Amino acid sequence: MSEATRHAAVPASTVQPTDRGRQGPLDWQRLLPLAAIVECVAVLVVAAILGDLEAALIGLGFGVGLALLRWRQGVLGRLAIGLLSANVLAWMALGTYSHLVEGSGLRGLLIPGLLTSLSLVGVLAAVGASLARRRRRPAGRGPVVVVVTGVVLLALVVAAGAAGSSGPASAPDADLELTTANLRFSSEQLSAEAGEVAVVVRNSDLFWHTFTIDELDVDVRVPVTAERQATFDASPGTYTFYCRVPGHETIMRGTLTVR
Ligand SMILES: [Cu+2]
Repeated sequence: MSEATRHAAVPASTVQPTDRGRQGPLDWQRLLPLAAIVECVAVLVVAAILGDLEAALIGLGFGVGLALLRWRQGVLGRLAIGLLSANVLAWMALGTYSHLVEGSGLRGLLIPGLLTSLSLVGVLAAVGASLARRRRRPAGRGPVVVVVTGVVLLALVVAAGAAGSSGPASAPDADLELTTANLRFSSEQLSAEAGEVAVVVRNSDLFWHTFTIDELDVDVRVPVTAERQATFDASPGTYTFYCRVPGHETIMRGTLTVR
């Protein structure tokens, strides 16, 4: 058997693991690091705009995931990028939905909409890259379909934002105003007159916060770049307000004193 014949006779099953999923015009093993780089940069830019440390840590996490792609056939890298993307997707999809329901304009929708699209591509790329390692099928059109899905989703969100208003009307008559930034309420001591109390909460963090008072049945969810108002009746007393997002409860809390 000549050298050329022997080479041609190599069965497909001996394709090296690094080559699996690389057969399409855009394959999973190329899409995943690309998606992670774009997510990393986008999250870091948003973190810088908002001044949000938690978001900056997520952005750095994508950088670590990218580095891990080069280690031990990238198992941990795919896992890290997939989990981080899923985390961003869960929060940002809810944020996008909330802004859409409120008829927010592009200003409110842009950050959650962009990150929803990018993280969806990230999740699907991580799953695709992992499956491509196990199976020996060519990647086919999967990676291209994933990218197109992300672009179409972003275009739809931008269109909805452009069609929406400039955001929910702000409430100049609110008694109290709170801002959430870096996992803190801007004030931990609030006071109000008994009767109807209106509190406006603005979230400048990337992830959700809530303004919750169990005793008064108050629970307002505030997504990224949003402003929401809680209006409730309160009789004299002291009440604990807090954010009920898991992990935030212990550090994001304060006292409302009603006279
Ligand atoms: Cu919170």
